[in-house]
Amino acid sequence: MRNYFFFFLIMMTIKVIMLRATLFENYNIAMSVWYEISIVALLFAVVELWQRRGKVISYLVIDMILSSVFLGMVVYQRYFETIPTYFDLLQLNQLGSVSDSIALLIKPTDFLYFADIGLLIVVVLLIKIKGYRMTKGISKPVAAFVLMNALLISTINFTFYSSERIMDQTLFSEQHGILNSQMIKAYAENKPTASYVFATKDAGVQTDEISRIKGNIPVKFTDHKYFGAAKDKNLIVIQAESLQDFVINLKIDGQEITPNLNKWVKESFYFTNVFQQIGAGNTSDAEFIMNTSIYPKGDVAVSSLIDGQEIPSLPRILGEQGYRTATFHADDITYWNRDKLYPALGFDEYFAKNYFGDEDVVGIGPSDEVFYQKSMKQLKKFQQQGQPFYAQLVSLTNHTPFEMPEDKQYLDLPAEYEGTLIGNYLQSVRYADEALGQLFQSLQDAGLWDNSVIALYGDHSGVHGRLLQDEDVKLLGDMFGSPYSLIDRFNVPFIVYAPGVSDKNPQEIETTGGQLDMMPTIANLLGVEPNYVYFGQNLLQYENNLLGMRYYLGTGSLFNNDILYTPETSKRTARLYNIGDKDMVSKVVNPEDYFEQNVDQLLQIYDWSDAYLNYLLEK
Ligand code: GP9
Ligand code: MN
Repeated sequence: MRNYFFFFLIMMTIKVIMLRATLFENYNIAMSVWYEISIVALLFAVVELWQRRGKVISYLVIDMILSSVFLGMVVYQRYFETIPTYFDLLQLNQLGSVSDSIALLIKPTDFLYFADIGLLIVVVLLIKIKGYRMTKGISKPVAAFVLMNALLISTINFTFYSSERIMDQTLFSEQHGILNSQMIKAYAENKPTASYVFATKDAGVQTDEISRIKGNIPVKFTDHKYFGAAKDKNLIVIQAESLQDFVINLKIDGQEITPNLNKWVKESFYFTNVFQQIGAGNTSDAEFIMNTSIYPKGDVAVSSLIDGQEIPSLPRILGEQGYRTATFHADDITYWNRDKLYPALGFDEYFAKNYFGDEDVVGIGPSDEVFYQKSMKQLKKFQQQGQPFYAQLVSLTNHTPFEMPEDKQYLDLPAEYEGTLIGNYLQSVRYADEALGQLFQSLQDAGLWDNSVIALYGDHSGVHGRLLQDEDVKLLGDMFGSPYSLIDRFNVPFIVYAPGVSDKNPQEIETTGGQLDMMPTIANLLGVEPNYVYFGQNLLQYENNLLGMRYYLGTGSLFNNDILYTPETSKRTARLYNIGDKDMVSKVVNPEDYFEQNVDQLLQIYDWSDAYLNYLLEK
């Protein structure tokens, strides 16, 4: 320790052990040294051999950068329940709007990652006051020996695993090194493997093939049961922030949580088994998926990769049919890179924070009531101009941590809900529903109700993560009569109202679906066939489905007609859930064996979707 090389190396070793213990809830000193310290030692040895002066500064800089990355990883994992990639960490500045929720997750012990600064100050004071001496460094031969070994180990680690597919970033990091897996990730992203043949082939042929893989016999899009049933109607799509399906028709002490939606589903097509499929891009990924029916990347927000490209989409195909297209969201337009995303998706115009202002702010932005009122002003203008329109409204108030001001709390909840996440969530959803009720009324008053298809879906779950305490889990368990499961968590409502169609024959449809399926379902009703390959399917036509979710579940997790299957991850063995009763299935001994074929089929679909998206992004 009388030498800075060892001082920093030992500090970094302690931190790496701490990090692995936190991220993986176990630690292994040998793995920490083999996988992580080999890379740190490599960097330090380079400093030792090639730098003459100011080595301490270089050690300190490397130490601080890595410590900040470690802290970032720990906090990120608490919020998103997965280890971030280097790319996610670079985007942490994007977290502006949700930083309140994130700040709640930082613990005082996290600052231990910077405790060595204190120790360093003590050393410096000892040098200044007591004349304590540090040696200049390690000898050149020792440094060269460290360098050779560290380089050898890091190279072995990288080359052995660089061709493996990263199915679960956390599990992969645990097994093959946190820093190593970041390098493998970067390598996999950048190596030119994707074949674009798929993307450039005839779109219809490809879409049929995807349909077949899912177990369907493809039917011509124009021959689907409801094709064009709502032709030339306006389209209003509401993306409801953090709205889960379980609140629909739920009552607490006789009070409905979503009275307006409950009324509305009775005149709509209500898809009860639809699941979120977003990745790291959360809200913005949901916007991307619904408008394109292309899989998001998973560990990277698709919007962050967009800069000037033209993505085939619902706004584009409707635009070609003479629709005017616009999207509305009350947050800052630069959040999630939406100023680039919206033009890439082909929206004619967008309305964001500078349009909605900061009246009646709740949480991140103006309340949903203000949002819908101001959006309505534009919809009425569109209506007056006589051109059919597609408007997407992305709500905001029902966002974590779901704390509603007193005057917006409409529920009288039992005492045990007081101050809990689930209590706050129910109040907040009840408010979101109230605002939706007002929007529905305004649409009726304006005469838009009868000539617009209106669809609504949740972008992702709200009841999850570290804010979810044992008491919440208990309340949810009591509410459902069974434990809160992954099915309960990822199930979002998807409701489609088509005047003259769904109101004549309202249905609750149990077919398994995902956010990918929304675009083809809606486009089919409107009688507009997408002219590009897409990865979802019309839920009013096809009954068999095979859908994936990456990032929030390990790659290889899938939904089919009956189950949600999640392969082994760093924390859990493979799991199975029954979509029908939403509960975990415990009887199957080796679920991997049952779903191997489905996993392979899904990986094939991912490969095609990723190749297509890469092709679009590079154009
Ligand atoms: C931010 C808002 C919320 O603009 O849409 O985003 P989220 O945190 O849910 O991704
Ligand atoms: Mn969201």
